[in-house]
Amino acid sequence: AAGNAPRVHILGAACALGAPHAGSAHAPSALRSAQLMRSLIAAGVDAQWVDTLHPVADTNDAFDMRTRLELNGAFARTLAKAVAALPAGVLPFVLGGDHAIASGTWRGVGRRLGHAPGLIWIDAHLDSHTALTTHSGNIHGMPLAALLGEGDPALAAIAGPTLDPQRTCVIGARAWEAEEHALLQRLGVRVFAMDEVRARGLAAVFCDALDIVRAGAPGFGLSLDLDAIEPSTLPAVTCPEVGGIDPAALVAALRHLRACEDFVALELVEYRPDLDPEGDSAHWIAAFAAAALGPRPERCKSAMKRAPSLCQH
Ligand code: HAR
Ligand code: MN
Ligand code: MN
Ligand code: MN
Repeated sequence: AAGNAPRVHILGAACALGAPHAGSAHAPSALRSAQLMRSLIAAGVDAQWVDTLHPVADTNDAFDMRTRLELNGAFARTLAKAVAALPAGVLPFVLGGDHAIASGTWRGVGRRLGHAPGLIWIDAHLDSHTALTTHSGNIHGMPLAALLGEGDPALAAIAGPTLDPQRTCVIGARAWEAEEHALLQRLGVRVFAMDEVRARGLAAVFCDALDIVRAGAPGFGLSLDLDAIEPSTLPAVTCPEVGGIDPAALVAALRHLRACEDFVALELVEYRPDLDPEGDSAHWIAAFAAAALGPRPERCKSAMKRAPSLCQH
């Protein structure tokens, strides 16, 4: 691998206890045996699969809200601990699982940094309900609120820093309920909804997002919910929503991360291999990971040290 490529440590999070379907629990094993590893190696990424974590239960069907909160919280605590325990200097790549796992991932990343990471949350949804506002009862509709310190302590009080709303933003949202939108507005989280992405282009929005999450403190990450992508090209997700992000434009945007020395962690969630018999969605997932994690372009490095965001060059 190229000397300037980050060392990537992959953690599988084989948990779908936050979702209405168990399919995403099989994403880590499916992706490990599909194009993902090949594509990372071909891109010159120094990647190592460290472990795959499993929850204590297989599906959430039979559980009431209290039990769901406790089971998802227990998995998130285990994941946070595993992320925090990775060696210094490696870049954690957490592969879900449904998006509820994020309530653990980013606490663990914060423990590594010693403070809250900036966070770009790419998603068709806002994932900012609490147990008191949810319409569906699904925990994967709550992790961003929990990371911001809102909602039931089972999810919101996991060890590690709470996100700073001023250094958090959402890209690609197009399906939400009023209560979760109101929460993000009250906290001051910037939401680049899909209408704005369409009007301005993903590249412009992504550059604004980088400026938000990189301000004030070093270290930011990206949580990529695959349902953000247009489902006619990436259909294998639990909750598809029409009118999403063009996957080729996302690959181009993710390449910006390579020039960011303060990009510290990647998370990818909500893939359902049972809906992907031909591997078309897996192909795009491999492209996203390679784009985000490939070696840094040498010529951009010095420019990055001067500029707060590579989008200004
Ligand atoms: N807002 C809806 C709910 O709370 C949909 C949440 C869907 N979440 C995910 N992850 N698929 O983004 O149920
Ligand atoms: Mn999500
Ligand atoms: Mn989503
Ligand atoms: Mn640029």
